Amino acid sequence: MGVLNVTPDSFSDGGLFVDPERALDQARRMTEEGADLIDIGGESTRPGAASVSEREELRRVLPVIRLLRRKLPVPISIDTTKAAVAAAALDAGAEIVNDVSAGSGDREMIPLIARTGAGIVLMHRRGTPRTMQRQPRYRDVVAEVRRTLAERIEIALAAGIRRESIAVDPGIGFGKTVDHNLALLAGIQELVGLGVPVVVGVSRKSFLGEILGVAVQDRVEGTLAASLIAVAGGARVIRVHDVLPTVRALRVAEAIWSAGRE
Ligand code: HH2
Repeated sequence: MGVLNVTPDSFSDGGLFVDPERALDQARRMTEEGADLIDIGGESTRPGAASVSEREELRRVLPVIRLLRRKLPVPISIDTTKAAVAAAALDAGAEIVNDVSAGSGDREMIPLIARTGAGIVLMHRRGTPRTMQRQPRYRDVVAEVRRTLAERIEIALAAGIRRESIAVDPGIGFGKTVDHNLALLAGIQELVGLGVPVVVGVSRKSFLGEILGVAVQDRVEGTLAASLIAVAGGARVIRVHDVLPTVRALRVAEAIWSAGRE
């Protein structure tokens, strides 16, 4: 899953792809590099980010979705917590809704997904971008994230969403300390046990910066290490900004795993 943020303030690529033509170039580049899905977001979720109105979010994402739909055959997901934005994005040609609130941010979201038959990524988070990094505490982060995601899956199924349409995500960096993020990556197979595909997004995130002591533009190697560990644990979708190095690293890892199986 290649990340395409059409925001002025995303933590690592804010402002770069606001212009639809530049967004298209970046999406084309990511698909040529091997992305199977492009995730378009119009609202930053970085810690402390201000929320964006529905109107503004639509103004940012719709022209980009329409343009991509006309010019590129790649599936599109819309990264939003607002049902109205998701509905308009699905109308414009997106196929999956990537909801960092797991459907709890807007009561219309789950019914919308059930009605349209779209795919949904249910991501775990604690609090909102404004509050989520205020001393997050868990007794057992893996068990608690798993329990919450299991509940969200049940809510989605009860609303009529098909199991095949659901994926889950531990929400690395969303209301978690460095240790929580590491525990979740180490315990990813617990989430795989929920029986739906697991999505993981570690790309350029601050826990990598804290481990390595490097700025956001120098986190590609850390992103690769964490992404490979996630895939080794059973994650099926990796959300990244740097598609080419990720695809190359995964191809080598997969060659080794398949040699091992033979
Ligand atoms: N992380 C971000 C945004 N959306 N969606 C899923 N499913 N999983 C993630 O880990 C995830 C996500 C945050 O990263 P980014 O989009 O690069 O930054 P920003 O929120 O500042 O736009």
